[in-house]
Amino acid sequence: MSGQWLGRASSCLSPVVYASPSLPVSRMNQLRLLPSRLGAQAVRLLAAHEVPVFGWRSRSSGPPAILPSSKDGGSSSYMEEMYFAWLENPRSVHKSWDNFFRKASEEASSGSAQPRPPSVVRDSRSAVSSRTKTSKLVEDHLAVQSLIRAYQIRGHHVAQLDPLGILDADLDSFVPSDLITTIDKLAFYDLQEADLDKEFQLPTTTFIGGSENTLSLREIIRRLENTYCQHIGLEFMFINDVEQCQWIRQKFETPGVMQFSSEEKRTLLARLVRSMRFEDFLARKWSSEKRFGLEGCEVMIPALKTIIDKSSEMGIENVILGMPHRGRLNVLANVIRKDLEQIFCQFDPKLEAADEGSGDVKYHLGMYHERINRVTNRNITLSLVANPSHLEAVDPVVQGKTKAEQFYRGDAQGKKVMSILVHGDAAFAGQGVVYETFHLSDLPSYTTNGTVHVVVNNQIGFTTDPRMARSSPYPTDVARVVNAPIFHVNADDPEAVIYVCSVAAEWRNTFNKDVVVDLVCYRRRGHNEMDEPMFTQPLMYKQIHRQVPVLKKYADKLIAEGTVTLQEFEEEIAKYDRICEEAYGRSKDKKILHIKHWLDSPWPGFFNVDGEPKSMTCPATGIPEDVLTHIGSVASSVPLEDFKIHTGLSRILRGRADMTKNRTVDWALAEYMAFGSLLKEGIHVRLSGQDVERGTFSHRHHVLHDQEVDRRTCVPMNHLWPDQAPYTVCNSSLSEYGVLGFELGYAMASPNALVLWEAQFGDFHNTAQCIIDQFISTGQAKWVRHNGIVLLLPHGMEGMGPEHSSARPERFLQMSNDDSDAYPVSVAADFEVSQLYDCNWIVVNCSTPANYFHVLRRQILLPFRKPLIIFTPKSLLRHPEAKSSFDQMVSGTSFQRVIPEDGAAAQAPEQVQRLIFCTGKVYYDLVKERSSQGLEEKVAITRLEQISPFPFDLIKQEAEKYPGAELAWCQEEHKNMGYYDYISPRFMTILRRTRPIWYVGRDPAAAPATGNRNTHLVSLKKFLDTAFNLQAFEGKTF
Ligand SMILES: Cc1ncc(C[n+]2csc(CCOP(=O)(O)OP(=O)(O)O)c2C)c(N)n1
Ligand SMILES: [Mg+2]
Repeated sequence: MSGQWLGRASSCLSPVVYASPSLPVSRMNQLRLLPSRLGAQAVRLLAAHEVPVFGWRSRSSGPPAILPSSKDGGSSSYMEEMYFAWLENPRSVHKSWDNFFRKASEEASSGSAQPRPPSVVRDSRSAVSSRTKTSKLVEDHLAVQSLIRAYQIRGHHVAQLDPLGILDADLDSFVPSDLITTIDKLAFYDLQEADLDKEFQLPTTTFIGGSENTLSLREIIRRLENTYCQHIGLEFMFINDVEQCQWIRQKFETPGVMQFSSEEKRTLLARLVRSMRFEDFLARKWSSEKRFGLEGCEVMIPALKTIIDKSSEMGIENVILGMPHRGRLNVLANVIRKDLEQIFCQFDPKLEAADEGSGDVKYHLGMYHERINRVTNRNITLSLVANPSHLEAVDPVVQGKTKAEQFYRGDAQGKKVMSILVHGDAAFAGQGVVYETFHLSDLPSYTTNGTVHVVVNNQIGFTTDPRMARSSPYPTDVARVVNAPIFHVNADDPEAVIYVCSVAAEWRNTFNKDVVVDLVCYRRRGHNEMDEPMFTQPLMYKQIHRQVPVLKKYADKLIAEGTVTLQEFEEEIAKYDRICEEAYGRSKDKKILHIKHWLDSPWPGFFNVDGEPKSMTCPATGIPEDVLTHIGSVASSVPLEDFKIHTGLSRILRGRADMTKNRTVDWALAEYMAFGSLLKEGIHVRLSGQDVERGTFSHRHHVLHDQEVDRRTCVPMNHLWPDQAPYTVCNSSLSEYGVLGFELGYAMASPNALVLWEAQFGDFHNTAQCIIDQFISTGQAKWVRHNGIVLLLPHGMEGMGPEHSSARPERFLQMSNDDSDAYPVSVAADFEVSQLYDCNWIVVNCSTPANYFHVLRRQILLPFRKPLIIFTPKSLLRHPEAKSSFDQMVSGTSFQRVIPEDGAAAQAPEQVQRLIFCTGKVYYDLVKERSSQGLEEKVAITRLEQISPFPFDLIKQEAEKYPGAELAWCQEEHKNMGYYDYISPRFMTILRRTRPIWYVGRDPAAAPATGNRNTHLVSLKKFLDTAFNLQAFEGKTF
């Protein structure tokens, strides 16, 4: 275990034998041809460079050689090249090299590695021996360079990261062969003990020298150990950017960088006092309540505060945090500064809920707080995003909210708004959404310009050891994919933690990239306060019970060095305990819990002062005809000069122009009209998802591509009006969970934006199921937070197989909260809107472009926000009948929850024998079949457009209009899917169980659709036959 050998690493240079170094075969294969004169040692040294190969022209007469080289420019190989060139002809190299080798060779002949002034006389007879000595000198310098590099790359493997001293943070006790943990390991570099006191020139890739250019080997090793192998473990050498690597080296290697003023130390101590005493206080008052205490990682509070202070100092005004359970109450109290009594009162089991909805446990609630940062004296807004138990699910949500805040402030560089994500070690390694979120970090329409990640790495996940929980060395390895530096730090060294955090904040501000701080700590208690950890981790917990709390260790240190007195320390504790006691006293007066006070994203001005909608009406969603015409003309044009579009696209644009002239729209044009008109009204529209710019079905074409100029694009939607709101349309990474979470977060930031996420096919939305279940369906009930996100889910049985057919309407409907058994007491004028207000989300399946247009506009014109799920069509996008006239979209028109039969059957309803209700695309199949059978007078077809909340009032009207008709529900989905299970009990409620509603559709099935075209068509024909067989239900009972 590392604890055993770490002693050796730190005491360094005592003789212990380790396995000899072995190179991976692949790397050995790279060393194809090596100049023989470099010898075995040089081969090893060069192999120690972890690098791509580059061509090297040998000055010998032999063939060109390929050598591995240093990533930082291959300085060692270059040096050799210069050296051999100089040996052959000193004038063939630059004067500076000539000087260097002259000095070096003279020093070598005098037995010192330290260059001395050049001697004027050169003895040709000593050339051979001088060459040998010089060669040794060069090799030793190379060796030292490699050694420095080895520490930079692998030093973290032996850093003392575990406060318990018993575990290996990288899950491996191996000691890299090229770190000088014992004196005999100098041999790896062909160096000896005698070389320890020789001086060596330092390469430009290290800062350990400070103002010195040379150091003794002993001092070099000491300083490297100090930087890389103590309480901080740095992983950064995989970053493909020399400047960034240099920046990190400078921040950590420069001697004396980790100096703290006594003021800073006292602040740190005071923050630790708060962090620890807060948990102690809760433990004393509510010993048997779950709170997921922070004990063992108390340093997280000063860590987060440092990141915030430092960022505020650099201009950040708004910090958005996401974090899981561990230490969340402590963060609310001591970082966000939620009133303590508001937290304490939550522990009162008798507290009554004042808000509607189910509420949530106290360690999930969010928070928003504006205050003055005491360290920087600047205003800062902090919000902690509410989250579900599902670990890491909040990550993309935080990113989306951050992006939106940056966008609305015009903060393109992320200089004003930033995010911090806190993670648990097991969740960070195990949850795939972490990876999906990282992959958004550098995409233009998704980047938040760098996130600071803090991992509470307590080396356990519930009862599972890290060795059983991950296959990567560290829980943080996922961050390597985006070249984010990873700073591991022993959480029992508060000053090291604070330093690392301040560098992390600076990194984010300098490079606008993600960075990870891995707080290697322990969990003093069980997973929660009720859990017994000794069942499963007996030895670890024996050690934890012996562990002195970090506060005591740090206080002892500061008292010993005279920074604080014992009395001052005790006073600090007493002061905070008093604050807690007083708040506790006040908390007892609180009888009512207002979840509204825990909102993470208030929308000032949108609701009235009580947080209620300003009205319960929705204006008509139609728009003036000239606006429709104008949008139609822009949608059919290319607003940029000299912009050559594809001929196929020209045809599509001409088609749009014709439709506009004829006052009609298809699906794509209706969407254009909805978006364009909202932009005109100052509403930002953002459409995101896989391939949304063109549209999966090649119908949208919101981004035009110049066929002759690479990457020249045009978004006509942004050329509608000079003062319009911006339109964002962006193809996303191939992720559902991450991207939908992101858009949900984006929609949280402001009510004045239409944010839409489109699935490639509706079928794929279930890889984002967690966002749908945990946030979209339930968010308002749990956190009183409105969200108007729109999901566009292409859906329809078209013989495309089981994974390109169904957006699973049944699942959305099953989660809809409208009561199937309760006919609304009153269906007054505001019924439609109040029903929408009461529901958890709106589910629609529009059958006409006009209705799609209206429902998108209604989403914004409503006086509140609800998620909107739209099952969108595929073949209807081009169906000649699926068109709407401007007449259905002009001022005065609005969304139709139900589209009643308006043909021959409606003229003489008493004659009608069957009334078929349906939704979506199957309507067109039904109409065609009815016409082919000539049943227009006998069969009426009514479309349900808004499925949930269920339009009880309109369906009742329709059923009553056809008193002699059998009622049937027809769907193309299988019986156990689609809408039937949802509509059936609601029909029963309307009909008071006096008339049946027969089912017409496919039989129950396990898979949502067949992969066989013929089977698809046969089953379609079968249910259409049933739909128009007027004897089909004769004699059947219900
Ligand atoms: C997605 C998900 N799966 C499982 C759980 C159950 N669970 C709650 S906490 C926890 C362990 C988390 O370990 P870690 O991430 O290391 O955080 P720690 O509790 O150690 O701070 C688990 C498995 C969960 N909340 N979310
Ligand atoms: Mg853990």
